[in-house]
Amino acid sequence: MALTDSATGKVIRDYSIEQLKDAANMMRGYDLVELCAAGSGHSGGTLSMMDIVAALYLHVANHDPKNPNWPDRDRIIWSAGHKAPALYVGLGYAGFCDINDVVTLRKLHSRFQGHPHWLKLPGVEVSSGSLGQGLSISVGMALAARLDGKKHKIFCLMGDGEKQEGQVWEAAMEASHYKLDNIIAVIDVNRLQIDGWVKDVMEVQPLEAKYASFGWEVLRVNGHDMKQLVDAFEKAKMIVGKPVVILADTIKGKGVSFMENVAGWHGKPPNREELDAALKEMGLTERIPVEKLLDRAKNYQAGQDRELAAKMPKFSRDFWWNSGDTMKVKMEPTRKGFGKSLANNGSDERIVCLGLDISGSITISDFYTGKPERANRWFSMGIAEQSATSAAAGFAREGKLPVLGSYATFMSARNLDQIRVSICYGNFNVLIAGAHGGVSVGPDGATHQALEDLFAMQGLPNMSAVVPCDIEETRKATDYLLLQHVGPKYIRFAREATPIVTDEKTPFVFGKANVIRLRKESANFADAFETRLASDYNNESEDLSILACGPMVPEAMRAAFILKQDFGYETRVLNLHTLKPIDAEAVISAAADTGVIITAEEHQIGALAWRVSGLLTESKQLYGKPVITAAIGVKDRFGDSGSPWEMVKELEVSAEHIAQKAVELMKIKKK
Ligand SMILES: Cc1ncc(C[n+]2csc(CCOP(=O)(O)OP(=O)(O)O)c2C)c(N)n1
Repeated sequence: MALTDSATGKVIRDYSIEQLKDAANMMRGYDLVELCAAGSGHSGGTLSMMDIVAALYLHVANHDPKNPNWPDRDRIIWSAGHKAPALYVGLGYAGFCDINDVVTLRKLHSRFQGHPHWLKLPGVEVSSGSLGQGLSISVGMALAARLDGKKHKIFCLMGDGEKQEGQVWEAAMEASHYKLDNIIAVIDVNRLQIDGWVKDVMEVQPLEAKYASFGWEVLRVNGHDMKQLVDAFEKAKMIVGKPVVILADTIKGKGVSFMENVAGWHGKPPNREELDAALKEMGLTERIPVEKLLDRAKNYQAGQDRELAAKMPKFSRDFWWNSGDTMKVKMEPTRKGFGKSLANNGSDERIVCLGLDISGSITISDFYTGKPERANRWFSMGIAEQSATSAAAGFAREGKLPVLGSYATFMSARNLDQIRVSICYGNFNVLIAGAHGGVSVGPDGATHQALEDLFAMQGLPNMSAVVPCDIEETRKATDYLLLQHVGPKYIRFAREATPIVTDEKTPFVFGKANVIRLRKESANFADAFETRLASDYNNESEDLSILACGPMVPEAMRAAFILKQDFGYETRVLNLHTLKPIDAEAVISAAADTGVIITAEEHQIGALAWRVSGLLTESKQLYGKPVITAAIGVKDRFGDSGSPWEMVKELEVSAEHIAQKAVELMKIKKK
């Protein structure tokens, strides 16, 4: 079949093999333009997929762009959600949306989220981004189709690295068990993943034999030969009694010579020069209106900028980071503090590090980089968070000091049962790094923004949880957790550069809060504040307290500055870097001394706020004393694509939002 009018059953348009080849080439061009306009995103795997996408969306799948929810349509499930830009040009070319709109990719409120969201864009069947889930969704859809007597097919698109997720094989078993011949899986076998070649990261081959032994029909094609692809799809549709998988051999970065077979292009967009060179190589310079498209993206962004600015709380002047002549701050990503600590301490022979195919960007690779003598204590585990978590427990049982890390959401949610039973119940000494925490992955969107991880991590008996506020505190916290603290431990840090507000001399004591007080406006932001251990601090009867952790500590400090400048209020900022065990004494003293408590967390409200409110309600010291409270944090919603700082504003977790709330509470206090 092909693009069909669901009302009449007539074919709207069919493409010849030559036309499909040309469309795939054009789609590669649009793919690179949208990635360039976004300034982030996945080039390599979208280019390797594009012939498959053209064949499927323009020729093979039976669907109607004017009626995207047509009950009889074929379903296309993008298990590899990071290839969203290819999906979007597929939809654009098939007529589900305007191809010119895809350049709003990864921008705030765009329908073209960093990872696909079916509630935003018609034609997207399900939301994805956490690898390894699409085949299971396909099984559910295939069984539902059988129940309803429907004849449509479910195509499921996956990567070869993705095969490392155990869930894929659970689904493969189910599809075979139920003889789901309405499933046609396609694997983009480009042999690369983030950390390098699949065979080196964690071998998944021989896929042919594996799928065959699971009871699947296996077809193998050159994924860049349009005729072979189309024939394989047609053949797959005719197979009865078992699911079919098409193994498509491809080249990552296909079509752009400097991207082909280069692992570094996995999650990188082309800049303008690279875009021009790529389009020239593909013969598309004259065929794609690059300037117009990039302008469209810029205009969209300008509109978002205006709307966001209008929504921000207003003060006497702009207090945003580095907007004035004084109070200048340096920023660096907290993740680098984690890597530094691993590099410094890694010679301890007990330490073993487990890689989960995101090693460079979370800096766990600093453990072995330039230190070949440590190579035998580095274990690449592939994209397999669940198994690696239990493996870490095994290492710990044998007296090793295992460290593992990935995106905080995949490192705390996907493997939660393994953390709970394998690690926490056994009280094993494992350091779990929740990297890229909070909104710091920005344009990747909601699937990748960890905004719930601290609920689970704090809720587990035996687990300790630390959320350092800057690069220096992350280094100190890692030093401590790695070599001194024994037991299950979770450290959460960020991807984006955030303000540096501590130095070598700033105290860091596990389980003990710091009090931070604004003393005087200074050239450098950090110099304007004095920091002491809460236990060494004498009450100054401040007007209010802001209790914060992680990157919200600098925001709380900036809020203290705004409150002093515009309203004359004195603020006690409490840095609660250790969330569990929390420094109860410091929290209760702040409430008793100031009577106003605002919690600030870059997380769904509650990880910090509810712990604090639990302490306040149970404290005998506070019986009969009024304490006015409020919580700044994410208000029970998912994030969105957008730059990390845009998300800080959009989710209302900036210093301005804290200060606005403080002014509200101070009015109540004064009554
Ligand atoms: C559960 C989960 N863990 C980690 C990631 C981060 N991640 C995104 S893409 C990717 C590599 C995927 O490799 P592969 O399936 O081979 O795709 P391709 O190389 O074709 O892009 C990883 C680890 C993720 N999205 N989901």
